[in-house]
Order: sequence, then C-alpha cells, then structure tokens
Amino acid sequence: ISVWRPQPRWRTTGLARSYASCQSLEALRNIGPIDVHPEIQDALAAKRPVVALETTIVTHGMPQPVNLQTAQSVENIVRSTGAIPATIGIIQGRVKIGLEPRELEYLADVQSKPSVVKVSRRDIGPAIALQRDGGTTCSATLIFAALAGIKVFATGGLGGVHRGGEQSMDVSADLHELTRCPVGLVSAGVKSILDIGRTLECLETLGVPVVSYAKTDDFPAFYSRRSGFKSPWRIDDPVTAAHVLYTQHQLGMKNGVLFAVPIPERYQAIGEELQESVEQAVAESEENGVSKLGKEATPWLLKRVGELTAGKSLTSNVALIENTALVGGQIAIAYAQLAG
Ligand code: PSU
Ligand code: MN
Repeated sequence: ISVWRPQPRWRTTGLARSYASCQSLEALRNIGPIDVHPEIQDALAAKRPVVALETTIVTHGMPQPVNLQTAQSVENIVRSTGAIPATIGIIQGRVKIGLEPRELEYLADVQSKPSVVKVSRRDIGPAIALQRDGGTTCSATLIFAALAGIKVFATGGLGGVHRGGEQSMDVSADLHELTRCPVGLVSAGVKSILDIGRTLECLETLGVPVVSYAKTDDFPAFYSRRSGFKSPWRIDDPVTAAHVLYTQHQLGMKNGVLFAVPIPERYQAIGEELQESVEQAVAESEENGVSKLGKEATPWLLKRVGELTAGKSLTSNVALIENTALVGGQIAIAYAQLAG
C-alpha cells in the first residue's frame, strides 16, 4: 500500500497586502507554515472569484463517508457558479488554502486519524507547532480567508452563544472573528442547539451586520427556514450582497458580514420534525455534562441529533450547505465584478 504524504509547499506570494493585522507578511511569505494552492494563487492575483470552505464540518461535523462526499459536492457547486473553491484545512502542521483532492480525502478519513484537531483561532499556533492535522472552524477559516484576500466563505452553520451561555460563557469564537475578518460568511443561520436570540444580540454588540439572504427577514435556524427571530437586514440578490462587502472594504472596515440563507423550502417540514430531536439532544448534553466540555459540545450535539433522527438531519445538513455554496459562489462572482 502506498502511503500518501503531504506535498511540499507551494508558492505563497501575493497574500492580501491589505490585511491589517498581518504585520509580518514578508516573513509569512518566506517561512510561514502556509501553502496557497496554485489555482487559488492565480485566481486571487487575477481578482477572480474565490469561495473559502471550512473543514471542521469534514473532520467533526459529519460522519464518513458523507463528510467527504459533501465537501466534494460543495466544491463542485462553487465551480458550477464560475467561482473557485478554496477548501481550507491544516495538514501536518501546514495551513492549506485550497486542498488537493488527495488532501481532502486524507483529512476526511477521520477513522484512521482520531487525533485530528478541531481548530479554532486559539488552536492555530499549537496545532501548527505540534504538526497536527486539523479541520478549521468558521473562526480559523475566516482568519485564513482574510489573510489570503478571499472575500466570501460558505458553510452550513456558524457557531454562536450556547444555551445557558449567559452562565457558562460558552460563546463560539466564530462571533468575535467576524469583527476582525473582512469576509462575507454565508451560512444557513445558526443551529437551534444554540441560543439564537442571544447569538443575534451578541452579533449586534460586536457590530457584525446580519443579513437574511431571502425574500423575508426571518433569521433562519439551520434545519428550519425560521427561528422566530428577525434579521435586521434582508437582501435577495448577489449584487446587493456583494455591494455590502464592497462598501465595507471601501470604508476600510475590517469586520465581516453574516449572510443567512434559509434551507430550501422542500426541507422545511422535516426541519420542524427535527426540532424535537434537537431539544432532546440539548437536554441530554446538559444531563450528561457534555455541555460543559467546551469545544466538544458542538460535535457531540451534531452527532446526537443525527442518531436521534436516523440520519434525516444529515440529509438536511447536506442540502443546506450545498445551497449556501451556490449563493456564496454567486456573491463572489458579483464581488469580483464590482471590485475588478
Ligand atoms: N454547526 C454545524 N456544523 C458544524 C459546526 C457548527 O451545524 O460543523 C462547526 C463549525 O465549524 C463552527 C464550529 O465554526 O462548529 C463551532 O464550534 P464551537 O461551538 O465549539 O465554537
Ligand atoms: Mn464553545
């Protein structure tokens, strides 16, 4: 059996000059632990549309083999819009902006790699220093997207304030990251395993624009098109969405934007059914103490909802991320036309 080994590093020239917090771009270029895939490199240099994709969903968010199939499908959907997918992850201590098919397969094979890390901002330095493999969460993916100058990032669910977060202080680093990465994050809202109301309050406090990308201003709740909360803004075309990002760029604002895209209508009825299992999973996590385990809480809840719904939640999960990838591609194309 031939064992696949990570490839040598690619060129790393041309990372975003404008990324304010990156003081040592030269150093990063020369010795940084970061490999930009040549296709992404060329696309960014030519200001062609690129969409960042995360890998925690691959390593911790979905079971095998659906995790790999979904990651591949999402890349294909981004390509179908005319944009270029940049799946971001960490392989043996190197940040990869744009994974080769072999690299994606390697990361997705979590069964043979139980030590793969869920990498948020706080984990980046240690994971790299210890040469680990890692799936990047929204927070870490936002950082690397911003570093590379990628303006749009599509995923399923953003992290948020956990239920009871006002006591436990379990608030995802994803929220704060949106204050310092000028990237449009396209997601299906936040999952009802979280406290959606407090998540929206937190985003307001942090000054992160929340835009429902839909015909209504309902803020979506992942499996369901409606959370019972409203978004402060509503847009339903890619050109206007891109204009929001471009405006912030023109004004030198360093924060991102949350575009919340509801799951397609045909999954709404299932979403309402799934809600019961979500509540059960949350109750169990409180009883068995998983809710106090920090970064393990979200993957556990995702897995438990999958078990309780006999895989129905997974079908919805795939559908909603394929949908955000489509919208992400369209916004990236509109942005490239505006900024190009
Ligand atoms: N929600 C999902 N699927 C996921 C995640 C969230 O429905 O895979 C992942 C994302 O990568 C997100 C992370 O950034 O979980 C948030 O984890 P935490 O709550 O520990 O910050
Ligand atoms: Mn947490």
